[in-house]
Amino acid sequence: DNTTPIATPEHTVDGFVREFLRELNFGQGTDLTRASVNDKYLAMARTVRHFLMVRWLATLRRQYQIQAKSVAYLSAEFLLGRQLDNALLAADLDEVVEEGLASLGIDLAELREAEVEPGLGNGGLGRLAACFIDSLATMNVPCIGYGIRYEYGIFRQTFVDGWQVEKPDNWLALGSPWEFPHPESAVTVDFGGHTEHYDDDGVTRSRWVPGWSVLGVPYNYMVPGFENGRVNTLRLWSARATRAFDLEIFNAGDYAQAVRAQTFAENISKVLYPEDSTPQGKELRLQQQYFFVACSLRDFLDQVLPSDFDLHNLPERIIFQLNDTHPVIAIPELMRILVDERGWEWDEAWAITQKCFAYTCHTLLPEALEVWSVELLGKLLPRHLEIIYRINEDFMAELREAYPDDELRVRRMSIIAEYPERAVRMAYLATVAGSKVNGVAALHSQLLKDKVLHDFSDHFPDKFTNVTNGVTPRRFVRLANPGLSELITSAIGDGWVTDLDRLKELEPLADDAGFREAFRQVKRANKLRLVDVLAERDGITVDPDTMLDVMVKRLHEYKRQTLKLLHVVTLYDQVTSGAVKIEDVTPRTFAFGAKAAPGYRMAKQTIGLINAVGRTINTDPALQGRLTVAFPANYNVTLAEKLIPAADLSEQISLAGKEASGTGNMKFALNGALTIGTDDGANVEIRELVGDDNFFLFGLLEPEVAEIVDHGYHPTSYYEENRSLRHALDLIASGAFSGGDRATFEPIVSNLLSEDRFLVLADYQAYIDAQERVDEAYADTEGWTRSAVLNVARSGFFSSDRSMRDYIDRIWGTHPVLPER
Ligand code: DL6
Repeated sequence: DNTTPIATPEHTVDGFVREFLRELNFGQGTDLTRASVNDKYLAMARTVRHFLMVRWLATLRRQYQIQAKSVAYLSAEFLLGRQLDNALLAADLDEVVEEGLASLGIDLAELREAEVEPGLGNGGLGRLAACFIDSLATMNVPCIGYGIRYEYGIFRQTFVDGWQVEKPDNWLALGSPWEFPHPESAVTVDFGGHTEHYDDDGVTRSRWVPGWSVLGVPYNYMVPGFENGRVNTLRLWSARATRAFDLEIFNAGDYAQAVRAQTFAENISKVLYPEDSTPQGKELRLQQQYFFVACSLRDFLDQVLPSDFDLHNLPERIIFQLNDTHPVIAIPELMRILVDERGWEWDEAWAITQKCFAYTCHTLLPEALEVWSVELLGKLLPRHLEIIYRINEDFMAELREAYPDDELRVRRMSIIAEYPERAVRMAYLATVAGSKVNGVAALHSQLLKDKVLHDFSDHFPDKFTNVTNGVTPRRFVRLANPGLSELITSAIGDGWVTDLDRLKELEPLADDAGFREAFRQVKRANKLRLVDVLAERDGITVDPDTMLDVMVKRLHEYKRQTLKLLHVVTLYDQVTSGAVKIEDVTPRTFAFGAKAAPGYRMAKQTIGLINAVGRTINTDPALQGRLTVAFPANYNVTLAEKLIPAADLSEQISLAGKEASGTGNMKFALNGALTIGTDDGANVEIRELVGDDNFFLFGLLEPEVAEIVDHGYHPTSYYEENRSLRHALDLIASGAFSGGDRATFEPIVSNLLSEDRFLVLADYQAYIDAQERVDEAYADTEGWTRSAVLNVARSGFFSSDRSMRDYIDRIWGTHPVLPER
């Protein structure tokens, strides 16, 4: 077949070694005697790519031939994690590579550590995107992921005196062997300027006269399916200056200005905004959003589709899934292309556009719903603003007809907000234009319908649906937890890796003492592995014989790391005051991992407080090492893969009605941790599935929260009425953790006592009581293990493969395409 001029290297140790040495010599320009660890890592990574290349090219060729309907997953974030192990697994190469390297005296484990993970996301939303593209590749569904190749990903967190200090994440510095740049396929993206309206044979038409442009250079990444011969593509865009741009200035003789122009253009993909949950209305952010969707639409329409494709058939060929509101500007962009560039009638373009987009909402926090001021949008994308106005005009007319006597409602639903400034509500635009709108867990989707987007769900009842999030079992069980994977496979075979429901077959083994013992051994081995990682990485000492109680997630008030901290402080207070004997305390290690948005003051204070409490507790001889706080800096995917499999207890304690879903919660349950959690997000479904007896539920329910808030919440009354809460807060306020300085953590205490927006004090006692139930349950080793096994056995639902099936059935209508035989 001359369209595939290459052959996959021989899938043997010798085959690998030959190819690896060739890469080391010809690719890295070095040899074994002189190669650095980085040389070897890069050569190995490129060698592994060779083993996937034939599959990738075959996937692309087949897709071009049959033009099956595809998913274009538009996401400003893809939090991929390290690539090497995933590629080895997909290509079934791990043993070959390990053996091959060993034959050359190279330790695979050492090369693994040379990989810097691409942190191109903030947290759950970006990681979800990475899980989804993994599942689609594994399920043979045609998909292309589109996003931004940030030169700097999420900052590297360091602690200085316990306070977070951000350092740039220069992930590309030592080479990036997993990407394929294609500068020759760069596309032009315009910004600014003005619009013109002109007469075209009696029809008034519009055009955009842009003020400036940049180039988008695509970088392709392989997204290999698990041992199925398919490799999908992730295409991330990097911004460059256009030649015209700098030539013009260069010819004018201003060299310095030409270089500045380059910097200006490249700034667009320079850095990931480190905010999650509270978008900043920054111009550069809007530039990023438009940049990547404009590149992606151009790419899809002009490069991916055949040149003679009739765009009237677009909905049969593509669905653009909008991962939150970040890519929503793609909607007016497609309208602009169809109406202005292709000369379609408005209604014709609108009918097609509506069928090509679907929108996933990932939040319940009103402040997280993106809006763009009309002023900024008009300056940067004047034609898009006109198009949005027109969409809104038509929508308002439709509403006025539907609700002739309810002008208030019509205004409430306007895509354009009037207060506090004129601004475009991106979630409303996505809801009006999208064919479907989904939330990410059952409760979240219900609350979207009942509250956040209630007017819309009432008006478009068929648009709203739920798809509960999921996580990829390849990365988060098979790779992260090899011990558990082997145990599962020895019990039920290996089919579970692509059919996670099969974990159900483990249920009877929860009652098998031998299996439980083996399960505990796996957990212990995972703890020992973590002990080594934390010692090496952070100089933190952890006792593997303590309960590992873990809270890892972004630092945000609604997630309530302070509630966890109040529990820790309460235990400390009880022991140091003599109220409880240290021998009666369950030995626990409280592990935290959390980054705070650099501008989020209260979150950064909380980080300081966790570290301060940790310092005090970890050095207090009265606690005899029975209580330990471990807060490794720079929590990321790589650390998650070590922490989660070792955990006993998973902390999922957001205020009910605030966490859209959570996905960490799923990873913990699948790895045999028990959850202590509120009735929030996907916790609800986890508890339903694993059973009440195997989940520590506590706290206010969402309707109770709503009622308390409606009637006026008074945190001080909880403080006054609850002695141990008072003691804990007083202890923090007294400066006990800040060298006697009362001012250091005063903002946290006073915020809890005056506002406490997320009802930490209201849930405190319920949480402490639930933690006592945890201690009791943990004391019964066999009972605890039984619950842990049942958590694994009953969590198969949380595979992202299942999420993908739900998207396909409820939203996309795409079909798998099996590889050519
Ligand atoms: O859906 C993925 C993930 C959820 O699991 C989290 O519950 C949710 O907080 C997160 N959402 C965001 C919000 N960003 N915005 N807007 O990151 O999505």
